[in-house]
Order: sequence, then structure tokens, then C-alpha cells
Amino acid sequence: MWEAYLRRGLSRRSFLKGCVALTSLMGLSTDMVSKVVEAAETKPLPVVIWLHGHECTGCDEAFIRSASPLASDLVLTNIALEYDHLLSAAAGEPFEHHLEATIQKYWGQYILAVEGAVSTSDNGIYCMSGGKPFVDTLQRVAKGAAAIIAYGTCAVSGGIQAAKPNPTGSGGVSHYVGTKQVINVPGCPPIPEVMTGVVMHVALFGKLPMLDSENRPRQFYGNRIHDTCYRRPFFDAGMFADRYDDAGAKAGWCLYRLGCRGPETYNSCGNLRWYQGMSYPIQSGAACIGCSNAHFWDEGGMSFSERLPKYGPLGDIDTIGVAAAVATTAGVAIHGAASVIQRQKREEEEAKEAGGK
Ligand code: FSX
Ligand code: SF4
Ligand code: F3S
Repeated sequence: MWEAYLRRGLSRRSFLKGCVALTSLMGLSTDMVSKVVEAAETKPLPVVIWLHGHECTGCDEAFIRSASPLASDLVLTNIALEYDHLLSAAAGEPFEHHLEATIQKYWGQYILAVEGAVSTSDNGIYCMSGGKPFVDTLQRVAKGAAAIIAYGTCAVSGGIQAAKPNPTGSGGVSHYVGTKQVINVPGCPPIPEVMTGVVMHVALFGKLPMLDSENRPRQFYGNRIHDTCYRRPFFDAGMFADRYDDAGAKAGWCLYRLGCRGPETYNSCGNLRWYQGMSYPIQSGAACIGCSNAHFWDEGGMSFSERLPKYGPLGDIDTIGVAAAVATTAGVAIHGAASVIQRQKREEEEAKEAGGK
């Protein structure tokens, strides 16, 4: 990486600043900066092959909007991106030959990034690339990969392609790469900085980040949207918008009754937000549709605007809302009664005092 900075005429200072930014992006403590600098100085640029399956290309569109680091910096100085349908200038047969040459030259060393689902019905003919079923290309490239990253809910669990009745037989990457472990980075699409953070972690340390039970990097998928939501105080107080244009919605109340999936969705939207921290769905006034959840399109046969019947161990929302409202009302009533009693006592004492004089 350091050599790539030098080639671009960038200073040592900007290299070190880049390393500090990468360290925080990867969710590591500042103690790790020296390790990141060392890795960035000594490790060869990791070769990345980026395949696109059955999808809308929104994941790459998100990736190129990464601000910290800038996607252009990542592609030009931090990784050697040898093949990517969307970002490569090359196309056609020479491009496909380049893929084969890269696989052979870097067998066992390259990082494979995949976005999009794997379609298998009718021998995979519903998703073809370079004249071949995508599933065949994926399996061939995966065999020689040092690490595999599934970017986006489609690559993780099939996404919209796998929504019922799933006519193309689509599913997630991990089912088609044998016993190789896949790092799952869900979201439709994932947050840009999460995408760059994960690939840089693998690139610099040569190992997987800490993963949870669904093989998602813990530093980015350790919290529910609900845990970091700035509308949470309204949820706790039982104050919910019932329509997108009612007074509650305009006042920024909780969107749970409008179908918000925040209580069951693990992602970093509430912390990192999108596009240089500008906003995220809930901040824009829309309920979270749980886009980083497997099979979120089908979600128990519910529409996106239908509210979850219950969440977590606490049970039914109505009970929570009513309990919160009752507690609040009771609190107000008790406070009011106590104030009246105190006032009466004070008046009695004042009357006594006045009488005694
Ligand atoms: Fe899926 Fe990504 Fe959603 Fe789209 O590549 S996760 S449909 S944003 O593009 O795969
Ligand atoms: Fe935020 Fe949705 Fe939770 Fe309400 S239900 S606090 S809007 S995440
Ligand atoms: Fe997706 Fe919900 Fe974040 S819809 S973008 S996980 S707020």
C-alpha cells in the first residue's frame, strides 16, 4: 500500500492518516494502528476478484460511494482489483481470459468478493456471465480463493431472487462453495464503509474478522437497528406514528406500527448511517424493512407495512405500549396527587402559622 501511495505522489502523512482511518473503519482500537501501518507497508496488495450473480448491482453502486476510505483510493491503492463486471473498463473475451489468467497466477491467494444470488434452476441458465452459468464460474473461482466475502443479502441468502416462489432456484453463496467459510455482509445493499472495512480487514491481516453465528462480522452486525435508533425514546414511551402523514410521524415518533423491522434487524445503519453519515431509512422517515435479514422479502408472509406481532423476549408491542402508557399516566397521576397533598399540607401549615401569630 505504501508503494502505491508513493507511486501516486502521496505523502507519508497521508499514508499514516489513511492507516488510522482504516483502523477505525475495521472497528479496531487505536492500539492496533501500528499493526495496520506495518501490514500496509509490508504486505503485497491483495488481489481481489469480484463476481456478480443474480442481483440489481446496487451493492457495487453502494461500494463506490464509500467515503472513508474513498472507494477510488481503495481500488487504486489498497487492493488489486483484477476483475469486476461493473468497475472494469475491459469487456468481452479478453476480459474473460484475464479472469482465467488471474485465477491461475494467484491460485490460493486471492480474495473472492461475490454480490448477487446463485441461480441454479434449469442448470443455472437464468444467470449467465461470459457465456457460462454464473454458478459454474463461482464454483471454479471459489476453489482457489483464500477468502470469500458475500456482499449483500442476495449473496448471503438469495435476497429478492429467492423470494417465493423463487422460480430461478436462487440461494446464497455459502451453499455452493463446499466447506469454505464465507464472510456474510448482508444488507440490500450493505453500508459502503462496511464493505470496504471487511475487505480491508482480510487484506491487511490475512484472516477473517470476528464473526457471529451467522458468519457476519461482529463489529458491524453486533447491534440491532432498534438498539441505536434515535427514535427509541418514543418507542419506550409508547409513542407511535400510525400513518406516515399523521402528527406523530411529523413529530418523529417511533415507526414500529408502520412495520419497522428495527427490533429484529442487525446492522450498523443507526451508528454509521449512509453516505458520509448523512442519513438512513428511519431518519428519512421510512420504517426499516429489515434489508439485512435473510428472506426479508417474505418475512412470514407479511407485507413491509405490517407491524411485527411481537419482538424479542419482551412480547407483544401493544402490551409494551399500553404498559408504558399506563405507567406514564399512572406516574403523572401519582405525581399530580402527591402535588395536591403536598400543597394542601403546605396550606394547612401556613394557615396554622398565620393563626398562631
Ligand atoms: Fe441484492 Fe446487490 Fe440488494 Fe441489489 O449486488 S442485496 S438486490 S441492493 O445489488 O445483490
Ligand atoms: Fe426505531 Fe423502528 Fe425501533 Fe421505533 S421500532 S425505535 S423506529 S428501530
Ligand atoms: Fe436496511 Fe433497515 Fe438499514 S432497511 S438500510 S437495515 S435501517
